[in-house]
Amino acid sequence: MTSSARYKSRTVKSEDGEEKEYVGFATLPNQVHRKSVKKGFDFTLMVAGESGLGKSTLINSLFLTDLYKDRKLLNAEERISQTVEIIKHTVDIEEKGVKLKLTIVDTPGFGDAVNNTESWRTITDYIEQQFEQYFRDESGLNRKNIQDNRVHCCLYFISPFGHGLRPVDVEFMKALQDKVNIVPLISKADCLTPAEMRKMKDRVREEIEKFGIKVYQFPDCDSDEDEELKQQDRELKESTPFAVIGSNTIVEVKGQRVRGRLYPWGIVEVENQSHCDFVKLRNMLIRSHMHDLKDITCDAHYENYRAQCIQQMTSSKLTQDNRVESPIPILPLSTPDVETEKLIKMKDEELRRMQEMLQKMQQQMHEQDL
Ligand SMILES: Nc1nc2c(ncn2[C@@H]2O[C@H](COP(=O)(O)OP(=O)(O)OP(=O)(O)O)[C@@H](O)[C@H]2O)c(=O)[nH]1
Ligand SMILES: [Mg+2]
Repeated sequence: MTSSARYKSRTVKSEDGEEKEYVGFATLPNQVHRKSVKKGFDFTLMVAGESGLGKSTLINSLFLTDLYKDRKLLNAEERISQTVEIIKHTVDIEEKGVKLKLTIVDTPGFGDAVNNTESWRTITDYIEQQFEQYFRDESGLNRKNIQDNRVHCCLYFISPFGHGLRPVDVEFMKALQDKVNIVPLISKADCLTPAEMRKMKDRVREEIEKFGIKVYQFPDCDSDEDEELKQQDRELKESTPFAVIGSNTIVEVKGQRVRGRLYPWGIVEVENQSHCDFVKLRNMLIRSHMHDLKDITCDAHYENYRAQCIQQMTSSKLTQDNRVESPIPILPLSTPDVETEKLIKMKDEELRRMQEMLQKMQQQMHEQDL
């Protein structure tokens, strides 16, 4: 199922010097070459984890757009219902002339089944299908206009109610870790006090380490970066796993309309940094690390898949005489060796172009500094 919406950044007050609310991706041009700005950016984000942890609600909050508005349900609170199949949403966002095509893949949460293998198999299959499609396109004739649907990041939701990771979380993340960048989140942060949240975060960090789970590592800041950036970088790393709150309702706080959750004892604000790490997460995804997430998807996860494919194609060719079938569908290619060489050449060429681009960008930045 696919839904599509067009969204322009929401303005809190009018143009003349007054406040505006932005998602923040307008800073993206600083991350990559200007040519890409013209073309626009694309990014695919997936959510996964136990059922009822607020995955659909959070993605709804993340990009200030109501992904479920087409469903024509009466009450805003009731709009988000249980996700029972993988749902792909595409949202075109435009901010200060910068276009972002955002794809969000919402997945059904797993329940209390004795064997949860099937729940993550559909998710890992989905990720692999996107790799497979990209691999086919890359080897085909229309290489320049490939639609990149690879999943660049998976937000993995951890329950705030337990005592750290559940065995199923460990298994699930392990099944995903070599296919996608995992960003673990502690959901429903409003259910824990600050002290409980600190304990929970420490515990989850320890367990990720103990079980050898590979989650997305924020790259280190360059040593010559300014102190403010280094500080932001440190704060970002210290905040993981991000504690998040989602809401699909707007409430009024001191005359301002904000996304929040209204309780008899008060209001929890999604974008209030002392209430949760929602803003940090959004900034990380959109402002600072989108490009890195895409790079790692391409250079590590996809390369991994591609290497396996090529290896299997080669071995299936060798064993064809013995009529052994390859577990990966054989692509309509010529002889594997020739094709492998062709792909390697293409990658080398791509690398060369990227290095050139990088040099140009560095030169431009240097000129701007002068
Ligand atoms: N307290 C609290 N409740 C939340 C939060 N986010 C969502 N909820 C509520 O939790 C319930 C489930 O939210 P969903 O967004 O449907 O959860 P989900 O993870 O998508 O669930 P599945 O689709 O079954 O996997 C709803 O009643 C939400 O209103 C949060 O941050 N805090
Ligand atoms: Mg859902």
